[in-house]
Amino acid sequence: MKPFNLTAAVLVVALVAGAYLFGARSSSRMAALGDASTVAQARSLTAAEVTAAAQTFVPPGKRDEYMMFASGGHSGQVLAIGLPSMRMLKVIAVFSPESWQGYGYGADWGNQILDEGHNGGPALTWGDTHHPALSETGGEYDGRWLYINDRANGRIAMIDLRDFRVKQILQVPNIQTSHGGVFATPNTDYVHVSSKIPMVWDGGFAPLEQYKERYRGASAWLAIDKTTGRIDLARSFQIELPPYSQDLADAGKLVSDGWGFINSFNTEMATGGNMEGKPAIEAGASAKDFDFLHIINWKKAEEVVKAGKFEMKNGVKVISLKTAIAEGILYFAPEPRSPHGVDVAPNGQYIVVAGKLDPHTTVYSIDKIKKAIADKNFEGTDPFGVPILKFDAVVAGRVAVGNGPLHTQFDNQGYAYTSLFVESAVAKWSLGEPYFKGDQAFKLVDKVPVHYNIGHLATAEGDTIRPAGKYLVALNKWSVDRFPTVGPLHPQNLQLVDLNASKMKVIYDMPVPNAEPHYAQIIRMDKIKAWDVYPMGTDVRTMEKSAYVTERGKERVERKGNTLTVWMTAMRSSFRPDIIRVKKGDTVVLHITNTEKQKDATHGFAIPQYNIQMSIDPGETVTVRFVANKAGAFSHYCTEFCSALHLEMQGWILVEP
Ligand code: RUQ
Ligand code: CUA
Repeated sequence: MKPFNLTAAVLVVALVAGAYLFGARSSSRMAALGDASTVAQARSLTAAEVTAAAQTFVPPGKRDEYMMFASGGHSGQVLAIGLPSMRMLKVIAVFSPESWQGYGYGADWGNQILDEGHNGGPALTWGDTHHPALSETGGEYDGRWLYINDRANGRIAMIDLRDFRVKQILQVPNIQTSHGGVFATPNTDYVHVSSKIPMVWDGGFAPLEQYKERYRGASAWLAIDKTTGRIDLARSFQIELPPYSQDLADAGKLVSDGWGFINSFNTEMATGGNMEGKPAIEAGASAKDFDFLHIINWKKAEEVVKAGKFEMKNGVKVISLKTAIAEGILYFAPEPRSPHGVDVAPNGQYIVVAGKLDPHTTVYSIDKIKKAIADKNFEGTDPFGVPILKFDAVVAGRVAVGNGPLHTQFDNQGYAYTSLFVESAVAKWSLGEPYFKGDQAFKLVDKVPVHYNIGHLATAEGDTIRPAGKYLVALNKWSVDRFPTVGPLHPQNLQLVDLNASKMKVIYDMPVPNAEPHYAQIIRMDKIKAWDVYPMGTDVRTMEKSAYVTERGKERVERKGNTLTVWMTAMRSSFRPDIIRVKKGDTVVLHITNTEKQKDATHGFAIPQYNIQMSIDPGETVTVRFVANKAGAFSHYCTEFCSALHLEMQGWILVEP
């Protein structure tokens, strides 16, 4: 990097300021740039750094242009981040309790949602969020709902973007651990998730020797209620899959609408046993040169379900492997060893697959796939009878992008961007027709180093039929030396890459200190229509008026036997009633309505020694139930600094022995 040069800096700052900050230039504004160059010089910033700062800086009081929803990995949560500033806007509690939001600390809504997601086993208080999917209308993000899978436990969650709160957690039947998806079909008829590791469907256990016979994978098409965004298991269906490791997946769009694509690896069906005289899974699973891209005709599957050709398995309709083959629902295409990412281009024509062990991206074409199916251009079947399309008949191009290619995203110019895990870089390359023709197609055009070991990447509106270009975020697995050491567990590093010029440029490093983001989606901020205040008495579970709403002045206490029910209100700066008297052993039910109508006037409600903490947003009604099994005078209080008299917003729960 060149040390800062005053003349260059003034020029750059002026240009940048003109382009990004001010629009029109005025002489007073230009005069202010004198200070900027002094600051830049004092801080030893290079001209490129000053430009990057101007590109990413969002001045106080101004707002970001995009919002990125990133998974939080094994924190179990979802992160909302503003772009280009890379400021963290919210951590959305999903699979793990979160005390600030009062999620899982007493309030019915959180406790019940967390409880929905387990199948008779121990309560699950964490998840491993991997792949967020925004709902879509006509192939574009519509800003209504966000779905995310739990890699660890095979669950899926639905978040309502009216209030950024999770509304539903579903344990997907026949899936123990999930990876493929989540993706939404272009009109959110379905969200898809598939199994990562096959499991035994009928009765739980089978020895690994019976892997091929008894273990199965699943592709789950979860039907979405178009008014509530909820998953309706009754209308959903699954397709039984061979016991391979089904990996990432994507939905077709436009010309490929009605189709879904899932990668797979370990078609060798290795089960490990490196201390039992067998190869470790990583060796056993990489023995063959090809695995199988799963090509699923979900529109046809829908008809087959309508025709009644399914079995109920653990509460969901399942199309058997046999039926899927017979009805032309499932095809395979060979894909170079151990593929990982599969991503469908904006026009729906190209399906891009990248495999960790092959330095190319392989680009399939839906027209060629459809033709090969129509012509029965097969090269045989897999051991389960699934027809395998001929590789050369379905591939449109291969691009040598570099080492360890994983995932691909797209811009609005016909370029694709592929993450290179081994090389720690992003490769930019051109798609085929109609974007680029002849020798201009399928060509590597640029590469930028990232820091370090990039996994996923996301471009603005990148999974839609109309990506925006502009920005790309590299979701890096390691940060190594990019930040001060805060102990051996380093922050993750999200890097913002500018796509506005022909050369890609890293313009921001964002440490993520509380999560491991896997995938992310980036939506235009103006599509998010979140509420500031709930309609009075909203039950956030249903988003409808709660039966337990209490108006100010109508507070009351009711006792029935050993149950004390209190209808309370919270308003700056008191709870009414503020004293609650019970006997040890009583069941206490508190319905608390925050009667505020003012933006941001959230109150909390915490009871010491009872592990209860709730966050009650303006207009919200919450219920908490507990048994007063510990005697004492407990001073409950509002946990949110809500007013000048916040410290006075307290009261008593008097539990008489
Ligand atoms: S994938 S390890 Cu999203 Cu690259 Cu899960
Ligand atoms: Cu209400 Cu503090």
